[in-house]
This record gives sequence, structure tokens and C-alpha cells, in this order.
Amino acid sequence: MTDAVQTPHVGQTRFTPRVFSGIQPSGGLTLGNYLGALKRFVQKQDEGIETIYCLVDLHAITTWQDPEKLRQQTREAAAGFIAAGIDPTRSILFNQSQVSAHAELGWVFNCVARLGWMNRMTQFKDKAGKNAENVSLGLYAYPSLMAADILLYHATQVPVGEDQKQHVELTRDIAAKFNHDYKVDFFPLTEPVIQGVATRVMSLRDGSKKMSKSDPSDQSRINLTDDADTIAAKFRKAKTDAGVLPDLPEALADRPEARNLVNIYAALADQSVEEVLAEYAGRGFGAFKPALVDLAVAKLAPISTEMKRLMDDPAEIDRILGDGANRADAIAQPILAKTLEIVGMIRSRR
Ligand code: AQP
Repeated sequence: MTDAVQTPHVGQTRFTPRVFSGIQPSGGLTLGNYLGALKRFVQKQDEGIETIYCLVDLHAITTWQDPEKLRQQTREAAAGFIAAGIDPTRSILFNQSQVSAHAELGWVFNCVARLGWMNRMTQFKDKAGKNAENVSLGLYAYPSLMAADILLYHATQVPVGEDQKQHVELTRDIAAKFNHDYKVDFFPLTEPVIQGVATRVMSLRDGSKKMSKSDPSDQSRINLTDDADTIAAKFRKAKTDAGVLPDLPEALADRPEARNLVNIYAALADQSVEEVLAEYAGRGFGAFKPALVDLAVAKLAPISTEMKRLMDDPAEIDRILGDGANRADAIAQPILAKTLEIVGMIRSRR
């Protein structure tokens, strides 16, 4: 779908390629997180670029989280990253709250971002819904903390799903305004990396809604912890239509549920939509769904098995996150210190 990613530069400054991205431990990881984000994270790591991946627990508490469950979900998400192919010795893997510089730079960016920019964020409108007066201030400020997460590392690329594109654009606006207001070339204009055929995986119950870990219906999503029987049952029950699969991708345009299942198949098989349709055109879901189930189980069951194995040793997961946090902090602190100096804060502690 995208994007020749180039090294962004501002003025004369050239920034070393560096990847940052994160996922909220606000529930279990879904197939949407896997295809839209995690698979790309692994690809970037394997390209040999410096990669920093974060379980953004400060973002998770923008909506209520039970403390014990949050700890459990954070460990489970870390296990999911590792099981999906993130190697914590090659990538930095940590949870956000262990590096306090995220919150500190987030505050500075709250003072750079404009209310009008925040008011345009569609994710806030979707999540707040009719309840906007009663959601947390943190949910509203979420995008400026996300900008801090990225810019704290001078990250040049952020692999994300389609739904996060607007937030990465806001990150660029914040970087540009900071650089302009303080007459510096300090923050890069980070590029979103939105690649693959499943950058927006939809709910299995409603093809107009994004697959989401916080959807009240567990049937709407595949969780990375689902076993083979559960994956099979969910795909069998997934909403579809009575038509057969067409020859051309364009013919799926007004068949959102059918398009979603074809996209999922293509992404899991590392094929194009055209290749999938070349094999299944003229066949209905009675034939396609069992093939999708076999493929999904073959790709996802090993991840789920490995996650369970890793979860048997929570102390080791905590050790990996602590080690990652130390390495992240070593990059973040000098960038935060320089930011505060640029802004005019006295830095006299020894
Ligand atoms: N359905 C999806 N299709 C493709 N990519 C997706 N992502 C999330 N859902 C899909 C990508 O996963 C990364 C992490 O997202 P997040 O968990 O930090 O926040 P989110 O986008 O709000 O994801 P959820 O599952 O919908 O979480 P909740 O329910 O807690 O709000 C991002 O790169 C995102 O694009």
C-alpha cells in the first residue's frame, strides 16, 4: 500500500533511521494487532534497522484498567511480541511507564499541541462516543503522549495500522511546530509505515467496524491466545454474504465482510489479494472458510503455544522488560534533557 520510507530531515539535520512503535496492553493482542502492527515490527527488526518496541501502559490507563489485569495483560503482550518474532536482544522491548521521560516529554508536547488539532482526532471521537464529557482527560491528550513516545527516540519510522495514521501525522505537526517555535532542527518528521494487505482488519461480526481488543464481543476478534478450536469456530461463525468470490479485488469493494476475510487470508499467506482470488474465484464461503481456518491455525497456533510457554515464567518477562527499559532510557534521557534545555528549563542537578 505504501511507502518508500526515506530518512526524514529538517533543515540541515539528518536523522539515523530508527523505528519505534507500541501497542496498548489494554486487553489481549488481536489478529488486527498482529497483521497491522506486529508482523511489520518483526520485518523491520529483520531489516537490521534499530527497533524500539513498547507496551504503552500509560496509554492503556486512559480507559479504566484493573491493576492486576493490567500487569497480566502487559506480560501477555510482551510474550506475544516475543512469540511473534521480536528478539529482545536485537530490538529494545519494554513497558512505557518504566521510562519516565515519556510522561515528561508528553507534558511538553501538551503545551505545543493545539486544542483544535486534538478536536480533529477521529479515534477520540470514536472512543468517547456520546460520552465525551465523562471520559478521562488522558484519552483526549493521548495523541500528544504518542508523539512523545515516538520523538523521545528521534524515531524516523513508525509501523502502524491504518487507524493510527492520523496520530502519526499529528506527531509530525508537533515536531514541526516545536522546531519552528524554538528555531531548532531538533525533532525529525517521522514517517508512518502502513504496509501490507491487512492494514485495517475488520470485526468478524460487522465488516464496518475495526477488529479491536476492547470490543465487548469476543466473537468479533481472533485473539493471539485463542486455540485452534476457538479460531476455527470464530471463522466459521464470521459474518459473510451469500455470494461467491469474484475474479477481481474491485468486485469486493461493497462486500466488506467478504473483503475482510480475503484480506486476512492474503496477509496470513503473504500473498496479494489477486493471488488469493485467482485460486478461489467462483467458490463460496463454504469452501473458502475451511481453507482460511487451516491457514490461520497453521500460522497462529504456534504463536499461541509459545506465548503460553513464555507466560509460565513471568519473572523472565519482567527481566526482559526491565533490561529493555534501561536501554530505552539511555537513548531517551539525553533527548529529553536537550528538549528541556531548548525550552528554557534550568538543568543544574548534579
Ligand atoms: N483492526 C486492526 N487492523 C490493523 N491494525 C490494527 N491495529 C489495531 N487494530 C488493528 C494496530 O495495532 C497497533 C496497536 O494498536 P493499539 O492497541 O495501541 O490501539 P488501537 O489501535 O486502539 O487497537 P485496539 O485493538 O482497537 O485497542 P483498544 O481496543 O484498546 O482501543 C497500532 O499500530 C494499530 O494501528
